[in-house]
Amino acid sequence: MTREERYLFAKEKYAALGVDTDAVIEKLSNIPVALHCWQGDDVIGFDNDGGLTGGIQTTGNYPGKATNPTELFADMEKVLELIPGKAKLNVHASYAIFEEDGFVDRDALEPRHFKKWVELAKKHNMGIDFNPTFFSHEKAESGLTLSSPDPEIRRFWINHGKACIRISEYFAKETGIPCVMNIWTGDGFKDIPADRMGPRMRYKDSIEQILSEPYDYDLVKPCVESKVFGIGVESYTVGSAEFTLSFAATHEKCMPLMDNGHYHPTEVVSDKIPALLCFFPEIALHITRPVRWDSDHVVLFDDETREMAKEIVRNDALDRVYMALDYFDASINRISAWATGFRNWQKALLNAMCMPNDKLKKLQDEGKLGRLMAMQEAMKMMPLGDVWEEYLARCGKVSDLDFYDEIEKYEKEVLSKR
Ligand SMILES: [Mn+2]
Repeated sequence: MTREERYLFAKEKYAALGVDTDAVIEKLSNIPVALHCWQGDDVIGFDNDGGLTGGIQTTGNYPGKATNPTELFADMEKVLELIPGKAKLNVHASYAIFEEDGFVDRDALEPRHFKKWVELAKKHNMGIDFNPTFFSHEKAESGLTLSSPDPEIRRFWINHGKACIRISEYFAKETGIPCVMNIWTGDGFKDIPADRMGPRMRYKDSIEQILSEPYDYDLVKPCVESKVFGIGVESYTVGSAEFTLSFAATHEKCMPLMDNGHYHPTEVVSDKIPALLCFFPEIALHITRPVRWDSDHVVLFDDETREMAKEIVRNDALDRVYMALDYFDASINRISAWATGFRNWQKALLNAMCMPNDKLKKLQDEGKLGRLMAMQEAMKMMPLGDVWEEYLARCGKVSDLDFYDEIEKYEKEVLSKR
């Protein structure tokens, strides 16, 4: 059987359940998913020589990582060749590119420092999401930034946040696509604090000051990301789940962002997505794979990844949820880490879109729970792989079985020479 024949067979099987796979393929190829620039260089960035701080950590030392803008752009373009669907760039402020007029600190960043990112985005018809970088900096050494008791430190980071709003608006205007701007800090304490509320009141005030920078919510979509703990920040995190969710709920023009590595290991973001969609017009997601902690392993086509995609699709929320990948693995070829995770999130969306969701909901509402279980199990054995192969072919992308050969070739020709 040829690929085309296998697809026609699969298409019929799905059509019998009321699923139009041609329409699914067409729709999926236009859903933006943000591709994070920081997988390519282990979250180092271009603006500092120090190591990674903020309670996050990359593990592994696979050869060939990007160490400058030219290499990082080349690697990202290789990834773009390998992934189906519609990518959007996701850039951290620490990836500012300083040219002949030299370095400026993060509180003085301007759109011009990101001109090359805009050129890359335009070349590939992509939007850009943005992130102020509140870590890996001498003014973050105490472990507190926007919640610091030192007004000078807070002022520096507030100015950084405001600069990032202006840069986000520049991205949106240049690309014609709204820019999601995510505020996350690793602020917190290794050991038991004497004051848990004070830092949170300061954090609240600082984010309010950042958001006092004028912006058009049709262009700039600020969000706040929570976290449960970080490395060296085990006892207390200022921007906890309750803090950030309450902040977003009580502030206009600000979304909550959930990172599925930022909760206790038995909590699942798939269940939180529909809870938030009951209250927020729009939410944002960081998609990762936490293994026992916020380990940021490469996203796989696993149960929870599938479940998260299902909650977005069956609640008809593809245009209400801003999806971004956020992980970093330095132990394997970084191009492969990037592209494998992106392809797996595409698979999860495809899987969710190929489900007879209305029929399944009806079974639930009618109390036919045994039949519901049988149907959900039956869906697991449907020929999704043949639809996936067709999707890849229509996007002009390499099949799963040949995928790593492309990466090996790039490693041999490019990465191994660095
Ligand atoms: Mn995140």
